[in-house]
Amino acid sequence: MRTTTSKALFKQAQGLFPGGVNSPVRAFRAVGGMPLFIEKAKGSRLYDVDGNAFVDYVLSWGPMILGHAHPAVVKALKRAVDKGTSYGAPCPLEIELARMIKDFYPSIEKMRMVSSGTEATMSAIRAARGFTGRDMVIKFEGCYHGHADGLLVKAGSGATTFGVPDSPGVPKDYAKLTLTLPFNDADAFRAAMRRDGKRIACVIVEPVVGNIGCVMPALGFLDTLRAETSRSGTVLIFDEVMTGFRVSRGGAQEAFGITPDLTCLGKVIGGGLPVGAYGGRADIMEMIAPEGPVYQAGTLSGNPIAMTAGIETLKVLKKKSTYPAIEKTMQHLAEGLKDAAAKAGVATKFYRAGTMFCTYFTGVEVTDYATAKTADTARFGRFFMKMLEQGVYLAPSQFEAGFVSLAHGKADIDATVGAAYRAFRAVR
Ligand code: KE4
Repeated sequence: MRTTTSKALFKQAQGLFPGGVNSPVRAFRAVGGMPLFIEKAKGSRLYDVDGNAFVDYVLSWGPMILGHAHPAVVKALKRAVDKGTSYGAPCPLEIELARMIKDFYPSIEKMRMVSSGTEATMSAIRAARGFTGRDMVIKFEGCYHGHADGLLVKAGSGATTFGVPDSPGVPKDYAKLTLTLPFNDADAFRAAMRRDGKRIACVIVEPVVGNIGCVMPALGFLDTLRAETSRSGTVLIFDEVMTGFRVSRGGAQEAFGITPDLTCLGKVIGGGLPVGAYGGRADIMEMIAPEGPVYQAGTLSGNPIAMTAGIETLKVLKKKSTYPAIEKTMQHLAEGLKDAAAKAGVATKFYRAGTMFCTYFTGVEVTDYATAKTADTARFGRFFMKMLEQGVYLAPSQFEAGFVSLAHGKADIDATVGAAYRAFRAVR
């Protein structure tokens, strides 16, 4: 595989950006490689600056559910650009997208558009704190909710220790307000809530944990979150930035039949442009300025270009034929990857939730952060490189979900499964 141009560009980028990238996961460090610079993307394919083509299962970390440069999205964007790119004033497109989101997510009575998933989660937490008048937050080990200060926290040694920051730059006193618990441990959660519930403003969770691969909630775990938070007047926040429109059309909340108080969305609702949203119960959202006292704002929030990409994407997702088609592709890939690993004699665990998936290089069932960590990351790194060399672009980390899109066809999947068999054999 030729990488001369990518290498030269990466050298320049390293002088300009920390680590040569504008978001750490892009740097390929977890797989011991160097990022490829992308020239263009179309359908299921990425094309790099050295002329290599890849079947893409990263899909910009989830948003490109229709595939890259979907004709309807591109056409609408071209038209929208002619009308100006940002007004800093309300526009009708915000209403259109918000109505569509409400149709998919009936738990969202009122919402606020923002420009990223990080903004959505940090703003939802502020709303919850303002609403309850409490400061503490519960999150779960391995869940990522963007890079806001109080969320860059993992558990200490004990299951219920108060948080220590994961990153320098996050004040210890601030991190102390975040209590971290193991995902899927209903007993630990119940105990924490019975002890501290009245001090907890909100519980935030990735209902299927995509930021340690693809970890399913155990039967009843999400119900326990709902029951205990209701009991103590704590706001339950589903971070569906990744799971939204992925686990099902209506996200994990539809798939598992749980109604959260607030929901955070991002990725798919922007169709590849910078959009996030948070929303839910009207009484909580009415705390947000200018209706209420909790301040949250954004220069580019709800801008017409981003709204257009979101609207066109959701229009396609609304069609009856769309989800069955993506699901079928996903199933075909899931069966193929599982078979390929088994035939090659490599112990793996495969999980899928709707159109997100992960193959773990472990023989242990993955149910939380600790079991995810049993995966052999060095072996994953070698597998990743073998796939890349064969034209398959996976997320450059064992602990990221993969995604399929409407644009992935049978030929893509067959080629991917063939490549996976050879890659599994090579890393046996
Ligand atoms: P952004 O601020 O990156 O738009 O969204 C933050 C976020 C919030 N919640 C969940 C569940 C998320 O998965 C994310 C972002 N996901 C990562 C990848 N796992 C984005 C990729 C990146 O950081 O570059």
